[in-house]
Amino acid sequence: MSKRNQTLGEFIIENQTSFKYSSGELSKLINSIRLAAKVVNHEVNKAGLVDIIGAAGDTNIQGEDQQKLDVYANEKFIQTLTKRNIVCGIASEEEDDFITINSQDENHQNKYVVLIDPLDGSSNIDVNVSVGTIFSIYRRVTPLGTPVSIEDFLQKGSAQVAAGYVVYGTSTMLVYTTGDGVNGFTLNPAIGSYYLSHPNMQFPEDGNIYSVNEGNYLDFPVGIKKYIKYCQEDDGERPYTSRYIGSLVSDFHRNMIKGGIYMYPKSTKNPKGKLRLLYECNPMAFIAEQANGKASDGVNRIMDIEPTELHERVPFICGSKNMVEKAEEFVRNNG
Ligand code: AHM
Ligand code: MG
Repeated sequence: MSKRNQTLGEFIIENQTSFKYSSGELSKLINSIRLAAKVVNHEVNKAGLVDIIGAAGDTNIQGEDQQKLDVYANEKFIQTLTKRNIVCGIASEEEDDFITINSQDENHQNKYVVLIDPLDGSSNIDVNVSVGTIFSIYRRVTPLGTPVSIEDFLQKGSAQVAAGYVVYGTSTMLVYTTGDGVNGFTLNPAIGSYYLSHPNMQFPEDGNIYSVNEGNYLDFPVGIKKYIKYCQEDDGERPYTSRYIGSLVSDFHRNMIKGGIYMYPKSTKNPKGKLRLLYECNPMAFIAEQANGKASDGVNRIMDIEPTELHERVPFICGSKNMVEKAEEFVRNNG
């Protein structure tokens, strides 16, 4: 049984056998994500010093080029995941195409692919607002020992074996699921260890927070406009409160704890929505469902969507079950 204050390392070992494909490799994979997240966290926390130590594009005192943090995070996660013999391929929001690992080694048995958004919401860094990392893990579908191919990445969200996020906020937290509930771990920066702080996280079935970029209101479909008006109506339970950080991981994290709905609908400007199915929506949908929440594109369950390309975008509505179902009702009735 998981205990509060258990370290993430202890938790991974203790829960390894409850994972249906248990072979220890997935545990090693989560471990490497935990490690890379610590390194990225360190760098994100220094972001405010950028004017003092040099901005992206400058050369630092050691003669190294300063990098943009999203580029840095991308490199750190890829390096860390590549070094261990677990992953056969990586797709990243920061890369045009997927990366094949160990393609020269015919004996490699690496069976997992990782899809990652290394630093989501990075436009918030300059203003000291929380950002996040999102990851999604699948078993490859092509034969072991061969180079990965696009089918290994274009799997439905329902095939995910694990997914999680790191939120670099007032404290840094790693939240993940392997399909057996959702657990959250808070980093103690003094010691460098993550501790189980939020065991068995659950979305409240109802909530009173709605999160959407209302600057796009005029471009939204009628169903979404009407749902937003519904959120604002006074009926005793409503109006709901509007909270929008513009950083998916942080908005999702708050809504999971307090109860709420996050929406990035399609609009005339973004006819397919903005968020990426593989790097953002599927992993958040897996976490939401494991936490008793719901995720939809307005009509279909996100994790049932058959992906057709790596960087595909979808409308995204996610959060407390009853709130998402209400929004879907408005979309169904009004388009
Ligand atoms: P990014 O992957 O380019 O960082 O974009 C994703 C982010 C989400 O974190 C956030 O919810 C959304 O974009 C905000 O978009 P907008 O500024 O259009 O409201
Ligand atoms: Mg992103």
